[in-house]
Amino acid sequence: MNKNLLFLTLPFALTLGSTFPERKPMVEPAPLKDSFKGKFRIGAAVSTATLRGQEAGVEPIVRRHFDSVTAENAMKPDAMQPREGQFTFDDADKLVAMATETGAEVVGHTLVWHSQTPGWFFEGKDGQPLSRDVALARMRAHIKTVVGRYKGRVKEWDVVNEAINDGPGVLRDTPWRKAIGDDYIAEAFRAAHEADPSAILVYNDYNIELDYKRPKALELLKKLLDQKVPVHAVGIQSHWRIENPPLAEAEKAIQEFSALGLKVMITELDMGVLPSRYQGADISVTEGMTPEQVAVMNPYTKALPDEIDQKHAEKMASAFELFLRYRKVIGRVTLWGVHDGGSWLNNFPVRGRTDYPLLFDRSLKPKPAFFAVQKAAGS
Ligand code: 9MR
Repeated sequence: MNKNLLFLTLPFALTLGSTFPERKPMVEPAPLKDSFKGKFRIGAAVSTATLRGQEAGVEPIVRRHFDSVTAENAMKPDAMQPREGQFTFDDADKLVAMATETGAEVVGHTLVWHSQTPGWFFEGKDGQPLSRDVALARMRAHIKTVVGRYKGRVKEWDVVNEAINDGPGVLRDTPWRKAIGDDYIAEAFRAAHEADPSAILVYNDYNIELDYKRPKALELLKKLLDQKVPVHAVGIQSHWRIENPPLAEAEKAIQEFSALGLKVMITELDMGVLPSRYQGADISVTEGMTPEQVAVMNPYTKALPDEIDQKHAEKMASAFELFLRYRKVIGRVTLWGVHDGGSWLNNFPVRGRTDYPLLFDRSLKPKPAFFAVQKAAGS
């Protein structure tokens, strides 16, 4: 063998062991976070299974491509304080340790929510309704302990999640609201600010970019700001599908929210390709499938046709082009998961489907959407 050729091929041969590679080794795409440097942070929600090392191959993707990380479930109240006064930090600590190694920012998700919050938070003494004082004390104690533990390390908190009602009225009638009153939201932000005055505090919700809910979000946020409540950003979750919503609605929301002086975070982006009658992220909504409906509602169980894959990539790219136009007011864009196989959308709003909403496929390879997004960022 020519000496120069040997020199060129030897490193590959050594990396792959003694046998000469038959196939070209896959070239890893450049880190996504590098493409967005100086624009906004690019994040991913990390599952508890990944944090526990039960999903081989996912953690390296998170480390390589994302400079913001959110715990998909590990920092919710049921994970952090399953019983009063008993805090469990192991999984959250792992996320923070990983982020410290890679230089990623950690987003704490979430402190006050009606879902994934154990019943004890809302139980009164001897079956009595919970008093405002006790409820407030429990909420404050939770926030103080959790935010306090990660002070300076978790830079951003989704303080209150999904407090706006989908039906009539502005506020959802959650157990927190019932026990404390409408000011539970303001109180939560105040407690978080007290526990870590430098943390960026976010109000996070789904569908607040849509016409039916955006005015309610504006009303709530304006009221909080008028009362000098320390809310710094609004999180538009962005659980979207390739057909819906039109990005013009999202653009309007970014403009109107930022006009209040708030930063905008895209907190839970995914782009489902499956049909659904329901658009939103209320986990209590589930649609059933009769056997006849399966063929229609779950059409891509084996593979996704190229044409749909392409459509998905185009819509993702358009979404990122929009975010990039508003980079001055957008702090981060977080994808709700790493790869299609781990997405919550496989079970929502219909259980047991095969959806394709993210940037990596089920075998952890970057999809056309990955490259389209990278291209949109200009590299
Ligand atoms: O992705 C999360 C999924 O694993 C959980 O089962 C679900 C339970 O409520 O929560 C999902 O994440 C939600 C997020 O915390 C808040 N916005 C909607 C997300 C999707 O349901």
